[in-house]
Amino acid sequence: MGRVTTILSIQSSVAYGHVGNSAAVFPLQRLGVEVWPVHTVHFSNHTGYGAWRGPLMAPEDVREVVTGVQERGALEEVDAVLSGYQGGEQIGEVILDAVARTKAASPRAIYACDPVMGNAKSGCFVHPAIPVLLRERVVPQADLITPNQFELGFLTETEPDDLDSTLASVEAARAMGPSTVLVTSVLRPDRPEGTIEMLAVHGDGAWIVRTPHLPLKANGSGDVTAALFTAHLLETGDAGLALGRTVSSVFDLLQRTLDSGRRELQLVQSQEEIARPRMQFDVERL
Ligand code: PXL
Repeated sequence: MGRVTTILSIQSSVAYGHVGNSAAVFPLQRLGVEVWPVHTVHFSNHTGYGAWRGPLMAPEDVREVVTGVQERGALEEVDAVLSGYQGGEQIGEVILDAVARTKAASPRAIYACDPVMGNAKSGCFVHPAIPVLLRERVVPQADLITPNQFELGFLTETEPDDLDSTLASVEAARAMGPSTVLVTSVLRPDRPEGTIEMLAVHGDGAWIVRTPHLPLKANGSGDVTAALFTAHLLETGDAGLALGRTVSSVFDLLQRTLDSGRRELQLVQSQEEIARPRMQFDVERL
């Protein structure tokens, strides 16, 4: 067998339910990706419940875990560092240090950053220092970012709205560093009612795909989206194909979660749709 795509994933872990690494690791493994989770928190459940227990990892402890992986000589095998929600400012610095060490050991490695800040409905839900840290320090080091339309606006100090202004904001984001941008939750004013879109820009190409907008707000769906797009892009090098596969799997996951009447992502139950995306939506090249 050839080398297996390998991802160092620095994210939250929860015992109950699926966000952060607890949302990303299983889908990546089901795709045949080797994934090494480094946990930044170990909570009982996601914070959307309003109550949770368990520790935030001390930044030095997160750094230690990365150092241990490095001491095994393993960073050389990494194709991507993936990060999501950053609990505190110091975790951001630890992630940047892990990215620098990984790139030194594995020059092909990319840094895939999901710049989690909030969304159009809830506004910003992270510590106020985080968006500024992401904009000024973290995103400039990233190769791939996966903001929603709201986060894209904050990062670029623009107000993406229709397709043209969203594409202009993506170019502003690419001018900051990342060569690839996946914009989730694109809600342009002229969309057909009850739909939502996702947009990917990579190299000199841009692709968009539209799906029904399901009446569901599932914590962790952005984490699954970022993980799947990163893996499919690494595997194929084709952002249009990666977008089609990601949207196919995430839509089926959300539909199954909605149908279940449960609050947590039905990730295990959706593993077939993750391993073999149905490709039920047409991806349009812009
Ligand atoms: O999905 C991002 C996320 C990450 N980590 C923790 C969370 C959430 C979302 O709820 O609670 C701890």
